[in-house]
Amino acid sequence: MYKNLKITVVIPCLNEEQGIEQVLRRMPGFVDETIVVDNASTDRTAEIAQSLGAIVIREDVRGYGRSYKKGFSLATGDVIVTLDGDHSYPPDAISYLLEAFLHLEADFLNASRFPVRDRHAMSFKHKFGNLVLSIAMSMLFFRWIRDSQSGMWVFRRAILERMKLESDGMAFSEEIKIEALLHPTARFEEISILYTSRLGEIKLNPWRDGFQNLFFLLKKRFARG
Ligand SMILES: Nc1nc2c(ncn2[C@@H]2O[C@H](COP(=O)(O)OP(=O)(O)O)[C@@H](O)[C@H]2O)c(=O)[nH]1
Ligand SMILES: [Mg+2]
Repeated sequence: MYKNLKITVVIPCLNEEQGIEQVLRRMPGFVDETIVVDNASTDRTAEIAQSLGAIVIREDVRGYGRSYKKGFSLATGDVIVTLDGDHSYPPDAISYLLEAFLHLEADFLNASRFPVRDRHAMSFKHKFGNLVLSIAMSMLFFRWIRDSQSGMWVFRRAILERMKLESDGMAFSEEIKIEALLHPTARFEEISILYTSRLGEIKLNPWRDGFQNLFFLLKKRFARG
């Protein structure tokens, strides 16, 4: 519990045996429920997560968005916090984010990875791709978003009810932010966190995922009218 709110952390994992161990070891004690969605990993991700006290659920079909949707459907907290299983987002920042979430009276708080302070955390190509995607989203949805691709969010579980989350892939990250922005009553806020280099192998395919996410943005904007 954090100030009378039940906190659920949801972590999607595809072969993150190295990262998930560090993430779970650093999970703050006030977190009530940690759900690891094992996306058909072929390494020891599930065993390790289970041994460290997480609720492990398996999603056999690969996909970042698909994993999140499954995790959210089982979450029982008032507030859901997300992060990657690769130890690139700091679990120590959860209390800081919750404080900001409450102080700003937000319903959806996006943790921006920018400015990146750790030289090894993100390549120039990745920074550039992220900037292009964030500018595109900001222009299409009339609101400045510094990090449309961040995987760390804090939100009230109740707002999921009125969100239309269709993406099963990497575009899920921008989609949930768009749905929060367009939500009739939810307040969207964004603050910076310290992002560091991941453990284990990167699962993102920069060109494929980058273009798919850009295309998804356009579809989401213009299909809505
Ligand atoms: N790309 C990808 N990531 C997945 C999938 N299922 C779960 N994940 C997890 O989603 C997170 C994001 O992937 P990552 O490679 O860190 O991408 P990045 O943080 O955008 O560079 C990691 O914790 C992955 O283990 C999947 O099918 N595809
Ligand atoms: Mg990552």
